[in-house]
Amino acid sequence: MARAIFVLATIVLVATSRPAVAAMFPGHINLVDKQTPVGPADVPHGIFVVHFAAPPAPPTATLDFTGCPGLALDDPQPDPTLVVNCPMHTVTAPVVPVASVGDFEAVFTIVGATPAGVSPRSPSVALLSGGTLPLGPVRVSTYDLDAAGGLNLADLSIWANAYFSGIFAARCDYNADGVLTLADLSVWAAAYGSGLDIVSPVGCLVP
Ligand SMILES: [Ca+2]
Ligand SMILES: [Ca+2]
Repeated sequence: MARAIFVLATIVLVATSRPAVAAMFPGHINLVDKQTPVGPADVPHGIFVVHFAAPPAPPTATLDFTGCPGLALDDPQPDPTLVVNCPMHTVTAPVVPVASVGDFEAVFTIVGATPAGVSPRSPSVALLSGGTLPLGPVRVSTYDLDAAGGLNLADLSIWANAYFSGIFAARCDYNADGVLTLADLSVWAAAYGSGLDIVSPVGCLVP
């Protein structure tokens, strides 16, 4: 009964606090490595687009990684339009018009990793906002599972340990279906095989 009341209250709260900004975004982002110390990032395997139906559109979109303890973020990011605020654990992108469809979008490809010693089972949910309005949670995974040497067999070993442990590890769930399967390994292998993830992130650690 208490649970039912809580759910009902949550629905009412969401319904009454729905932001005026209409946004569409994936529920998941894969953080990538980069090709050289200054980039570029592996865009094909990490791009995350927030779509705003205008008007109104906020000036920026921000991912807050406070809910991803131990995460390493590249600071600065290779994409010069992305602004890292390391003390606040955020990455902000500009919202720009999309001429072909007449509305707006923010585009992220974020270089980030899970350092060695940080469990891939660590909490891993970012919060997306448009301007100052919260838009919703975004699950976060990282191809690079030791934040060293780009994508390599050490990451594969960590992924395999998580897989065979039978315990879900959000940082390893690359297709965001809530379970670790060989489909996730296939996504990782595509990034690894692309040769676009050679250098790990440096500069900012989420505590
Ligand atoms: Ca690595
Ligand atoms: Ca999965």
